[in-house]
Amino acid sequence: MSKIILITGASSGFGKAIAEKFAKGGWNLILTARRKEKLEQVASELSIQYGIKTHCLFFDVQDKEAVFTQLSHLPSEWQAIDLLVNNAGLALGRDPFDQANLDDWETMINTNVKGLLYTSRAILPYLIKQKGHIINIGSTAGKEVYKDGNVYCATKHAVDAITKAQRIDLLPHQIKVTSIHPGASETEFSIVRFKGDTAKANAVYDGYKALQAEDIADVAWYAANVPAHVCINDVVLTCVAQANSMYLHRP
Ligand code: NDP
Ligand code: 8X3
Repeated sequence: MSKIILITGASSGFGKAIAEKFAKGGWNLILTARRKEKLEQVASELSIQYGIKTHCLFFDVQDKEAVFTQLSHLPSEWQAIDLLVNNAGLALGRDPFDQANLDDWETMINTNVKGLLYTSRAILPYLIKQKGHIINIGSTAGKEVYKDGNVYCATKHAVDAITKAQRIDLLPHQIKVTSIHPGASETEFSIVRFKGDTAKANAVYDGYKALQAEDIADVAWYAANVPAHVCINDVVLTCVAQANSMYLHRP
């Protein structure tokens, strides 16, 4: 029987690449995001190309009621979830602490932290039955704080802490919990961060080859396919031009 993966934020970037990697591997997909048209396009392309089943859900992970309503009552054929990937997230702005926009702070906290918490709790009854696996997408920003990264870095440090807490508290249920912490990766991330300013967004990736979404999908695939007794706890990956959040070499 095919396995089932649920990916939040599957309409672009890492989520979309992870969807493709697992579809190629024969998994059925539950895909979530806010942008209906984009998500439906991802789902229909993958189901045609790889002959797998897809189930799309459209909601904002910040909306607690929507998360629990949509995820707590899945159709019976979609309840045996083997893997949850908490990927939906964003950065908004890159400004000093005394100048950053308070609404941006709240959106990042509500999405990256609360959204991940709500989604995990809503899916947990299914994961417990299935002895499933959670992969949380953190960041190098969750390992070191960088200048003007303040609240984005704080949310990703929270993802790191929540991952560790989940691994401890879910031990009696034998649920694997993994975090993947990528460095700079070329997706829609910087366009969102700089609110549509493509020149600023493109400058982030100028002069070096950043990670690609497929690199993160490869790591997720590896972590999901190790033997049953093995849990990959924590993976940090960067492109070769980057050592950590602070050190980037542009030749
Ligand atoms: P993208 O902007 O390409 O993708 C973000 C995804 O998250 C989209 O599918 C978006 O879908 C979804 N999303 C955002 N906010 C919400 C929300 N409130 N409710 C539901 N879905 C939401 O960026 P990435 O693929 O790069 O980012 C994915 C994750 O990886 C994020 O958590 C990010 O912080 C993290 N990350 C990114 C890095 C990078 O350099 N790119 C490096 C390290 C970590 P939609 O808009 O349709 O709702
Ligand atoms: C995204 C990577 O360095 O822009 O999490 O924070 S970085």
